[in-house]
Amino acid sequence: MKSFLFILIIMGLYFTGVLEIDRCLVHAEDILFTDDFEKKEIGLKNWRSDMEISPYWKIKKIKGNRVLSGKGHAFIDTGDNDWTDYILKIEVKRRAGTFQIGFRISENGRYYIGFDENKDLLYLRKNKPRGKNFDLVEKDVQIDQNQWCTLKIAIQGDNIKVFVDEELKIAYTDTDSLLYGCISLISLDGSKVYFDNVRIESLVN
Ligand SMILES: [Ca+2]
Repeated sequence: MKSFLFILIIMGLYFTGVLEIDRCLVHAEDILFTDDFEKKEIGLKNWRSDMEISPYWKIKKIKGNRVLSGKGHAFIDTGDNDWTDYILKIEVKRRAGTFQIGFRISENGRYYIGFDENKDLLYLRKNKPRGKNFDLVEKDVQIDQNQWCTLKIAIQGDNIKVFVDEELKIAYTDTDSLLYGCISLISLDGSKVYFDNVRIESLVN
């Protein structure tokens, strides 16, 4: 009876998608991009923005560790349209205000997650067509100020999963999905946010 229950629980987790990410991780192959901001000579050359970078984005050395610091309403991108199914892992620390992280950004639109620090909500939104924003999911999540947290976004086909400190917080299937594109780090108005250890791995089906 006990083993029957165990099998039922495992099957339940599998079909609700909780275990699906493990299948993704097993299949993770190429590393598309990494940046720990430690290479002084590279600086922010792997990043770009439609706006001026230097007033808003700086590499700061804190206790011997270099991090990317975003200040005010600003965004910075990396990657391209070859990026389809991938896992984005990043460490984030809110010094003030809050942040968003965009993914599968292309001429067609973008997805982005963000943290609402007033309501303690993690949200997933879609901008498609460009300029029109749609709420897809909201989830109660605590992301403390002045503490590092690890965010992981896994996108495979039309499925999106978001983990905070390795805990699955959002699982969403988009029937009208954006299929490819780069990533973006965003600091919002009046905010100061640190980012570190960006790692992007491609996924295969
Ligand atoms: Ca670093």
